[in-house]
Amino acid sequence: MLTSPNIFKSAVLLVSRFVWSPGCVWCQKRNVVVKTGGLKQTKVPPRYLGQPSPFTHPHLLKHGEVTPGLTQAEYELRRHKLAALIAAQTEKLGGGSLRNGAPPSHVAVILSHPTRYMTNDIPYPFHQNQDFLYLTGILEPDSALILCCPPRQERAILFVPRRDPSRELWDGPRSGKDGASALTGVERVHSTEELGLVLKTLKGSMVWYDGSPSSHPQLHHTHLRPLLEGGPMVRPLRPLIHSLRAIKSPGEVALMKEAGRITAQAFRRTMAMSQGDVDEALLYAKFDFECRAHGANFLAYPPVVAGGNRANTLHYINNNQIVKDGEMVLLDGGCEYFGYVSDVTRTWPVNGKFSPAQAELYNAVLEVQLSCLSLCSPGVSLDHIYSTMLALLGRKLRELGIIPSTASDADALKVARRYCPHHVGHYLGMDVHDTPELSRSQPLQPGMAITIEPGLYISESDKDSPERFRGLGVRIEDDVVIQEEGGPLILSADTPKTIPDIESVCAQG
Ligand SMILES: [Mn+2]
Repeated sequence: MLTSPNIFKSAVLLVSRFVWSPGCVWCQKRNVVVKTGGLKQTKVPPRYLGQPSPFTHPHLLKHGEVTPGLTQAEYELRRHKLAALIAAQTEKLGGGSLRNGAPPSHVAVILSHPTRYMTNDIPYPFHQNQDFLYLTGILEPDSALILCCPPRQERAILFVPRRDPSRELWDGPRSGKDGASALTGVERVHSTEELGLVLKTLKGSMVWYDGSPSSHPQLHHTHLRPLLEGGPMVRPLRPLIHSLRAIKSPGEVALMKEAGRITAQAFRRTMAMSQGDVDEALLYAKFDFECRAHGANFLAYPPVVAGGNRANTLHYINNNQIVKDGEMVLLDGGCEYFGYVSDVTRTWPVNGKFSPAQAELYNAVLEVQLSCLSLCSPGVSLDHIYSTMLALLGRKLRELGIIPSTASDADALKVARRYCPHHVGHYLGMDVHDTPELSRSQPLQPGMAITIEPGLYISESDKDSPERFRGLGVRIEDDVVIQEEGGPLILSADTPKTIPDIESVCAQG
């Protein structure tokens, strides 16, 4: 198997009631039993954890990875960078020395999400607070991280739910302190109920914490409030974490590439099975199935599967109408692949053949989308690409005869805003609308991931546009990583986009 003494040096496990059965051949072979103070202890990898691990899911995680594709070293580097940002920020703000003149120590506190309930005792599938996940890799609810920062020695303290056989009978295994330590490499791990006690010992520190809203109201109430009532200076942490999350590492880009690849395949197969008339629910189910069947954990958000005029409702997620022969469907969908998401949109005729009016509108949006993609390079901002998109759409609206050819550029821009009421894109990563703390006016940097998604939406009730376009809505969206050289990396590039490509994939059904 894949055990190294290094990795398990902190995984000291009491031989206990339920984790290791004496009958396990593997354990009998590998357990190294040492006696300390009359207690039998073993250094062994945990057999069960509250999340996939290299010990339990070798088909998903390599040795040394905390979550698939991301190593202990990468998570440690993230915490180190956060501590460095806190130190830099403190310096910028003038240090903030304590009354006795001593430089204060700094602690960052990040809480996980709680389990959320659909009704009564039926939980929603658990989704972790991405800021907490980014710094720990821990996928269990009711957990926390304290990061002690310089001038005190930088050090991470993890808190995870304690093992509880009566709860684990219902919810499945928990990692416990030893499991979390073996998985993450963090040496100091406590049970979550000790969070308040440990925080008490850190009184007098400057606290970096996002309390409103708190990602875990109950932990906030029980453990943070007593500390915060003492009146320490509290500074927001989220902007710092988001500035780190904005730049993707090669490991993160690889995960996003896989999310993009799975999504592209799902689009191809969904296009291939579409026909007129078809239920939006069927296309939704097909897309969902293809994503999960090819390795995605789940869809990243409720997809928009909007036939005909419903494409003009930007967040249409009812997905329960019949798309008629001759109509187009707009599918805005993406999946999550081990913490990283895709967000792709295509619009195609369900019968596999664009009508002349559909093709005209589609190609107008496509040309604008390609121009916007070509702008995706370091130094350019999303807001700049947005204003370019509006100018280009304005020009297209004139060409299509939706606005008079004599209209001024300023008027065309105003009308473009009406026919495309959303921005050209957003940051992408662990979240669909990733790192919202980051302004879209800031210059893009290598490693940033964004979407490019221009659209034109012409409602059937729009009396200002030529009749042949009414009831058509087109959006084309790709996922892009900004690169230093060689132009943007398009993560969703395998998704059919030109009219000949789409028609040929549809014909495969
Ligand atoms: Mn999007």
